[in-house]
Amino acid sequence: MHETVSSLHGASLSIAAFLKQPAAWKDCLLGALCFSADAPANPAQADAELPFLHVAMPRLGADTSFCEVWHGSGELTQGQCGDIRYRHDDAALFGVIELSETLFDVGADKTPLQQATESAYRQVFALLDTLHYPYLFRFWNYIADINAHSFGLERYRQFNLGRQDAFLAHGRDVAGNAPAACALGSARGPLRIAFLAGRALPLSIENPRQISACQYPQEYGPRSPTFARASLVRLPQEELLFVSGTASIVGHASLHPGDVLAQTGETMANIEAVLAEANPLASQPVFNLAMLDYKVYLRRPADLTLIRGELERIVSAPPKAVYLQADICREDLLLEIEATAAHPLIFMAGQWD
Ligand code: 3EB
Repeated sequence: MHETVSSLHGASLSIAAFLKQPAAWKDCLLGALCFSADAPANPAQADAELPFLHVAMPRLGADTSFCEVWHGSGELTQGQCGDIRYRHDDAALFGVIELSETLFDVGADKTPLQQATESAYRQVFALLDTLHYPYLFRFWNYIADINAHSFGLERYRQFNLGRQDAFLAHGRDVAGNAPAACALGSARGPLRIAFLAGRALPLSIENPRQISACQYPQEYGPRSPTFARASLVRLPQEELLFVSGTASIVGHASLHPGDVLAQTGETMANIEAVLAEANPLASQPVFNLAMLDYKVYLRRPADLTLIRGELERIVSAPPKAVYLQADICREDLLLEIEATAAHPLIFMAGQWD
């Protein structure tokens, strides 16, 4: 029997640097999410086999694009199943799926985006059942024109309908124990989803300052979003914390409309509250704001300086943060911040960049 080594970890680099890496390095990856305004010049170079999600979102405040890569360990297996491309090691599976709404019937009783979402999530759950990676750690959801209205409903709300229907169809919990997630709007493109799943049961973490998103009232749409505020994943050798996209929401209400500084402060207070919930459940050393890797999605590029300054003030060190221009899933929200951290239980096989 070979030893099971689980050293799932993330790192960041530019798309150009990513493409230049030797094949042997890419062979050790579970997959990647890359963000840039334009698609990479030669996406095939990224390795046609690697689960690689390109998200059409401009990076702000830096000249280079940004890739978030997930390393696996030991022998990796890859495959394609329906619209999903995936790679896994013994402990974790990373997958990506892109699905165009144009494939779906506009005349049906479900909107095309709703159908695409339901199909994508059903495919994910079916794959995980087949390959025996039952537990979702984290979803990344990217939706074109997330705030636009069609068929009488905001597109984010159509997405929520399709997502919850898929959870229910597969007997997955929509009330508690949901995975961590984010849902952002990009300018164009198909529905794009990435996910990390595995064989260890994650702990779903909620935020006492906010009601569970799974219980948002009807005013935010006919079906609640299906995500937890964070998930804590313990693998044999390390522990990972995925903090979901977090915004200036207290209870269920968006606070500080139009005030980007106040929204940043409220968002960070929410992330601190999530850490305070996670830490009693986590092993040492505890998670703190300074150790997190952040992705900051901001609606208006002109807010970058203010948001970045406020984040530096609150974290009281230059935060490890990447800034991306995106639409947030409520019209009145100017930013959403997500974060990830990992610490070794025995040792860290690799470094965070
Ligand atoms: C919020 O707290 C802000 O629908 O998957 C954050 C994270 C948000 C995930 C999702 C939405 C999602 O409601 C929006």
